[in-house]
Amino acid sequence: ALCDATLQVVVVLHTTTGWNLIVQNCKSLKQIIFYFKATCALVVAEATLPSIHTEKQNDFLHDLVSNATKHHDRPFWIGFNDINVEGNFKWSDGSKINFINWYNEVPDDFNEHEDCVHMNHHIPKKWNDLPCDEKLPYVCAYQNKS
Ligand SMILES: [Ca+2]
Ligand SMILES: [Ca+2]
Repeated sequence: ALCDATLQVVVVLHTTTGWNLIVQNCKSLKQIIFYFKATCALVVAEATLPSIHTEKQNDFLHDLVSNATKHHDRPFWIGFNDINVEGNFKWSDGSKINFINWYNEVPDDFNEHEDCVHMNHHIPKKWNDLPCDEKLPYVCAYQNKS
């Protein structure tokens, strides 16, 4: 099954005072689709996988998922991908690229089949490309407008 007890969806809320966290076990969601924008939209309509623009944000997400999953350095999806044009990575929320944190010698598009990016590849906080249909925890982020 796609959804198991160890898999969690972590929702990050950006508020005026900082980031708040809601953790949902995936069993609480009616449908689980891995990776694409629609996945996060199932959690919160306007949510996307997170973009990362500073080392501090990278550290924050790493620590957040470690705490939420109770599993240190488990790989999880971030919003970076080259789904549309091979080799041309973009953030799924459309924001500009001003920070990257690849592991050595990646992205490698292994078997010409890796278009989605996760954190915690061998070394904590380092990124790697993987097939988009891999089952990994992920983070959804959205702006809290209230
Ligand atoms: Ca690729
Ligand atoms: Ca790879």
